[in-house]
Amino acid sequence: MQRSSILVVGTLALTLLASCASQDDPGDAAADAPAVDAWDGAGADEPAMTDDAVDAGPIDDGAFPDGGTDTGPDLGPDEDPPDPLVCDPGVPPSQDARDPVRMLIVTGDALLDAFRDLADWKAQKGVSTEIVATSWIAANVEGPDLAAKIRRFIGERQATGLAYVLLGGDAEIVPPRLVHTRALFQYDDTFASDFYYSDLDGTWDDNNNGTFGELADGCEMHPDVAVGRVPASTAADVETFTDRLLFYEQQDAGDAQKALFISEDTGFLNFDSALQLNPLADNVFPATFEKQKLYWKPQGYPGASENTLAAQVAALGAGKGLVTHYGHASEYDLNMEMDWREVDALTNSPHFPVYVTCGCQAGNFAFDPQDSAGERLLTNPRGGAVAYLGNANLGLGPGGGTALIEAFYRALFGGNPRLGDALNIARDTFYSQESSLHSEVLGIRWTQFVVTLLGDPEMEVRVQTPDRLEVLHETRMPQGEQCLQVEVRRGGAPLAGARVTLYRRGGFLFSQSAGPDGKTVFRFTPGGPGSFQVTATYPQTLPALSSVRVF
Ligand SMILES: [Ca+2]
Ligand SMILES: [Ca+2]
Ligand SMILES: [Ca+2]
Ligand SMILES: [Ca+2]
Repeated sequence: MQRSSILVVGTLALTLLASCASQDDPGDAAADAPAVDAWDGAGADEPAMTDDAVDAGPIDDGAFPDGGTDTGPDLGPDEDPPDPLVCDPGVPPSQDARDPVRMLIVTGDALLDAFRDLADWKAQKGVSTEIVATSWIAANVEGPDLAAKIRRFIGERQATGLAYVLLGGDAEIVPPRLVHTRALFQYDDTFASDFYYSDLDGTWDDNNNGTFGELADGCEMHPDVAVGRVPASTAADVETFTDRLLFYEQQDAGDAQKALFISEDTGFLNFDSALQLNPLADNVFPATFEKQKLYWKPQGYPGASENTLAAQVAALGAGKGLVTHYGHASEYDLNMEMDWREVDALTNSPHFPVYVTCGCQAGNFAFDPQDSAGERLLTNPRGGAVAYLGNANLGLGPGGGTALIEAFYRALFGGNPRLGDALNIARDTFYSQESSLHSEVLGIRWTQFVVTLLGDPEMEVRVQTPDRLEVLHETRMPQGEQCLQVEVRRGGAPLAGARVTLYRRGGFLFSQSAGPDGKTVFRFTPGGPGSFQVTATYPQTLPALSSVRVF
């Protein structure tokens, strides 16, 4: 029998759309019964792995995200299967990492299928991800209303290791929790707060009057899981977002160290918000960043130029990794130069930044008349942003919002590049006051409620120009228990500490860390004919995407 396994260096260049468009039949990324049941409507007691193409060669076979990943030759009529890959004694069996779930996607029945590509990618890189439908939660979880049931379900998962929650849909698909709060002796309002799904302590309505978030409601106000929302109303919205997220996480648009700063008239004594923004740009952003400043009054700021719509559009089109806006906004206006129609007209793909603002209301995903300007950044298929960190109601600016933004960037540049992690560290840092009248008066409580992340909380923000990882491994194996060694390299040298994941839809998820020699060995049973994915990741690098064929 010929020895036909082939060693490859698994790097490839995906195109933006091809990276997702061909993932048309992913299996369940989820390991737990509710997601699977929600998924296919099967009975609640059905084991998670029995409903999918576990060993379905013809279905799994060749269904990889890109034709280039399928590096093994097809088994023709004259081709022998490869020999088993020998195990050294003492290599322990690899542990399936689908349980416990690290990331949860909550969505409506109509969008379940649309989120499978995103969930599949997360699993492929080692983040076990469960998708659950609101209908399943409504029928199976106790609670006074759907939002409370969703929150309770998140809490149950959080107790076993859940870290990231993606609310997969606009307000009509995943309900917002309305909170009532006050700030600065003048604001008193009720608005949507996704922080309800992040701070999981108590009920947020201790006095049981149906109004959430009051001082009397005992809100603990510190985050317990990282939460973001994809404000999608249609499967096309989900596909738009997934395309840009996968592109952002798998490719390099060259924007990692390019930042844009936008200032405006504060409306207060003719002050330019650059008074606050410029120190952020100069002192908090690393010196290695290329910083473009569009200021209301650029005079006196070296390198700054006038903030106009044309200048913003050109800057986004040229590519920016991070955009920071200190100024005014509304549901209809992303900022005072760019309204919602102009957001819809952006064509800056594939340069998708993270857009961060203290502006008011443009993140109000629950706004009834139409989608807000911030939402449109994520749903415009030709341009916009990969994430929006802003406000679902009034943003308090110097009254609290900019303090949270500064804390967010300090966390981001301080070694916490995942969006939701940086936000939660900022929330903890910022909310150092106890939950009290004091915090309400100062606007801290309001800011904690009102700040909203539109985007994927598990997404790693790129703050360094990335190298592409490479993997070396056998690309063919027969069935039965064997050992597969994977070596990870960066710039030709072995890379210790890289995460290597073997993922087969509906089959297995093994995720191990490369040792000092850049190598790790998996002992496992690959299942029936078909193929599985080999993915290596490391902070601030581009993943290696490869595969193995099973005969
Ligand atoms: Ca909490
Ligand atoms: Ca209450
Ligand atoms: Ca919508
Ligand atoms: Ca909306």
